[in-house]
Amino acid sequence: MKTNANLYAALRAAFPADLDAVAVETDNGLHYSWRDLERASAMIANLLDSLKLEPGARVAVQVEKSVEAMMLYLATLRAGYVFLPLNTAYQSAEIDYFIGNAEPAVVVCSSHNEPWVRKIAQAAGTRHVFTLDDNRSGSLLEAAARCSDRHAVASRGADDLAAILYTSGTTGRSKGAMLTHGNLLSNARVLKDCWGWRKGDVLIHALPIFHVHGLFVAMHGALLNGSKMIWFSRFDPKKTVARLPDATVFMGVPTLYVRMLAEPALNKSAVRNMRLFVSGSAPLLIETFNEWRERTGHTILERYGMSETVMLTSNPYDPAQGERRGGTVGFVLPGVQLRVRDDEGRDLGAGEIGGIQVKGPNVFAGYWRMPEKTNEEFTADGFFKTGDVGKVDARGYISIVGRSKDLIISGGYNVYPAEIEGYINELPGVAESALVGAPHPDFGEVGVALVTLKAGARLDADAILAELKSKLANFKIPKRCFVLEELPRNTMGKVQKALLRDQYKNLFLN
Ligand code: MLC
Ligand code: AMP
Repeated sequence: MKTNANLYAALRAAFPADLDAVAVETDNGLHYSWRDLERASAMIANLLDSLKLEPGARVAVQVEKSVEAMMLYLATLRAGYVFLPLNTAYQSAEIDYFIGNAEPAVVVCSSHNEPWVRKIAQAAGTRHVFTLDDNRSGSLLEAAARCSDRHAVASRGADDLAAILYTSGTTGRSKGAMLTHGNLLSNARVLKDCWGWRKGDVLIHALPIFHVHGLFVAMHGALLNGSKMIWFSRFDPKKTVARLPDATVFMGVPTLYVRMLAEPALNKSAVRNMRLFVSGSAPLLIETFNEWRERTGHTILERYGMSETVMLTSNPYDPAQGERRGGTVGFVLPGVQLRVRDDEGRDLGAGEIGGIQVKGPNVFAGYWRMPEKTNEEFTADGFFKTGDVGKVDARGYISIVGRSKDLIISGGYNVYPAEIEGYINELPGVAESALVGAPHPDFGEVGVALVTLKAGARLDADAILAELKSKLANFKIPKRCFVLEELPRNTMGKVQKALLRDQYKNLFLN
């Protein structure tokens, strides 16, 4: 008999025998058992089935983090549809684009946003709009409550789509990275093995569940190991440190580590039961890596990945395989091929810096409805061009030293300068603009906007930022804006962003 490659089937098979054991404990004192996950995901899956959606239908979800939101994800997998998570910070123009582009059959939003989300969804032809709030209410749960709690997992192949994750484009609009059941499951299995997931592990889940790190790396890790999660609806350093003694595994972006280090209660006793701290999504500063080791006795394991590929590399878990080296993202994961090439497509040797290209069962199926873009990002022999610039040393440790894509990573969220500049340039009175990244003690890096005005225009920096705030997700708003007489240009007439980056590099450090 052909085995079902549906990711949910594999996650379900890993649930512990005792379905009444606690699967998730929330920060407001609720306990969910494995049976709760199984039953609630069945009910929501039955609701989706009752809507008679087309095969491959997208379920777009912009809701606050909650265990019910996780159940909706599991239900979407289980019913065989395609999950499309959206950052809760996105505002109407952003949501309008995603819904227009993805044409989801179902949209789930918070009741607070329903009036405007419903309008956008209906205009895009979405037939079903439900609400889901973070207090276990909303029309989705009301409708699911009328459905059976038994559901046969839909049969899916490894190449069938499981999720679409939008990742902003360096030019033009966001692209939807299409991830298959096979991409997600193969990567989750490799990480389970590499990071030594074992019986008795407890994960502190403190990341949002609309990006790769929280939705896949952390959540699949715990589920595929049948491990309990201590669930924070939002990250709070004090509360997280207070729960460390009850946990064994923690995953975070570097900002989470920086904020926990500011907590006096973070000490060796607090981490006495921990076995693994993982960092990723943005570069971990060596200072943070060292300070963490001094304070806790634990060496953070840094890994590297992206929406299009899930995880690609990891520092070793087992000391027998090597030390965890700060400033590197470790070794390529089993099953993944990684090479460094120069602009002419020549393979580079140990220590030489070039573009990172990857291939493997984890690499996505392409960008949603963008075959040309997809083609551009793959080499003729099927390697995906990550847009990250790095090197591999003689022992196989990989370091990311830069990016060929113009991208700012702020607190683990990606901000694409081209998008923000587009919005600034549309403002009346603006001649042109440049957004550059500046080092920041909390977010790692933040955007600084440099703007020039048309002759006679009377616009100041505060007005520009206020305009942006009304249109864009809050994390994309530049932390500072300066109106300049002109932007520096090279002989080709191109704005010299490197010069601007250098000029503003100490803005937040002193
Ligand atoms: C919040 N703010 C940010 C920000 N987050 N500014 C810049 N960058 C960020 N990341 C700003 C808000 O705009 C707001 O400003 C103020 O901070 C308070 O907002 P908040 O929502 O209360 O912030 P907080 O809860 O403190 O959030 C900070 C954070 C969050 C670090 C906890 O950003 C976060 O959860 N980051 C993790 C992102 C993540 O999961 N990335 C994984 C991507 S997957 P104002 O002015 O409006 O008050 C990926 C692949 C891989 O990259 O390899 O994993
Ligand atoms: P996203 O598109 O949100 O998935 O972001 C992926 C990008 O995050 C990668 O292409 C890298 O540029 C960056 N990234 C992820 N992990 C790391 C890391 N450990 N160190 C440096 N950059 C990272």
